[in-house]
Amino acid sequence: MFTANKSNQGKSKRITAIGLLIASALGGFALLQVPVSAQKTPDVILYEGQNFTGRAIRLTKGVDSLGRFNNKTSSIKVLNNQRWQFWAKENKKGYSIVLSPGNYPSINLNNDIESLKGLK
Ligand SMILES: [Ca+2]
Ligand SMILES: [Ca+2]
Repeated sequence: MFTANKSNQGKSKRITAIGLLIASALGGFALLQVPVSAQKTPDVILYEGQNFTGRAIRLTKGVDSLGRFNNKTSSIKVLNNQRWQFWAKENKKGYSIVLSPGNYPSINLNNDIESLKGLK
């Protein structure tokens, strides 16, 4: 029994070492696969509650409807270097606000946003 355990330990150590090799190889591959432009993809995070609380969704591009997240957003983080426009209605209609990159613990369109778009 003792011998068998010892041999199993050796085996699992070897498997771990191979796993690390594969992981680092894949990691290098993944890094090479990320286009430079993707690293600058603008992101926006919408939070259900004020002060960045509650459920949140992160978007890398605009949408015509937030679906179940319509009329729920109460705080926003605009990341990277892009302004975003937010509308009170679906399909970019109704009252809108434009936010520059930054953190907004509360917003004018509280519980009203339904669509949004990143601005050039
Ligand atoms: Ca809310
Ligand atoms: Ca609305």
